[in-house]
Amino acid sequence: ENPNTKWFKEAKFGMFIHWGLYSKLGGEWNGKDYYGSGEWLMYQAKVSATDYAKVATEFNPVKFNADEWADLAKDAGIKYMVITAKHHEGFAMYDSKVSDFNIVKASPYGKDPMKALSEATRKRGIQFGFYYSQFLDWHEPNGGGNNWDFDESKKDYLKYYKEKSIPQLKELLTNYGNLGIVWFDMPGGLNKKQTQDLVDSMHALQPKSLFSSRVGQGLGDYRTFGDSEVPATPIKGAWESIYTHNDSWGYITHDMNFKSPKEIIQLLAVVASKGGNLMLNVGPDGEGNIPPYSVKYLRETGKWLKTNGES
Ligand code: JFZ
Repeated sequence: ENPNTKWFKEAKFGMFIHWGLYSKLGGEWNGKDYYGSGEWLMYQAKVSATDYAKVATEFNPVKFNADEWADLAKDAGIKYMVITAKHHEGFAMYDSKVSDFNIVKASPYGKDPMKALSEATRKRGIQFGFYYSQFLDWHEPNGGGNNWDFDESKKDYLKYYKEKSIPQLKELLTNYGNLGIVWFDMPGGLNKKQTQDLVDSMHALQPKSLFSSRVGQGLGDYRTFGDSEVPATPIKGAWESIYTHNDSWGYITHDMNFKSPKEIIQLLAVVASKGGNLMLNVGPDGEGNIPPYSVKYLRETGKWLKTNGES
């Protein structure tokens, strides 16, 4: 048993945050509404990388307040937070020297929200971690997934790993203090040996950090169950189930299907009874506001947990 999983196995409740350029688009492109997985809008609408990059020039989340987000997590009884440092769209939500397609260089906001959030959570005793899309990158000619701009057969995935993915991961594992979790997603383009090398080089930077199973090739430190999935029988070892608060990971203006506090508490109970954590996702909008129903229902969940025996 990996001793680094101790805190994780006791955590029970985590907060997932999907936040990127898609949050500003809110599920709409060229006057057409899309539903579900708003962070896949670029793919759904087959937006060219050039057009999509223009969204960054208007991305200005001036309402973002790291202390408010961390206070909400604390009040909700959350023990760890994982936020998208870069999703499949390829936009880095932090200060990256590796690629200019980032919130400091390419958007009027010009600041690094991840720095503030990593500090605000740690100050409150909440474990902090990054989601990073290591293979899919629709902005890059050699990244996985974008076959509407770039010919998949001409791609050099290893070049993309070498020039963007791995250097950016190194930035994230070097510049933001101790990370409880690195949440890799959707593996591809690497064989087992190459994945092992990636894992080893990252663990060298942060030996205690837990890597999600979606790093691929069975080399993660804990298991994440497919979206909205709870194992049927109790499971040993460290694992989590991920759910999103409404029907999308990334913000969608017209998605109001939020789970009530009662539903959240029931989910927490079911997952905990099988020995796992629930990591519940919220999708802040392009201004940096967490949707009001998420704020309200998470606070009510925390209140219930406090009066009903949760530490
Ligand atoms: C991935 C992403 O594509 C998605 O946008 C979101 O970030 C989600 C949390 O993760 O989607 C997946 C990945 C793996 C499974 C399902 C959805 N799976 O293994 O069932």
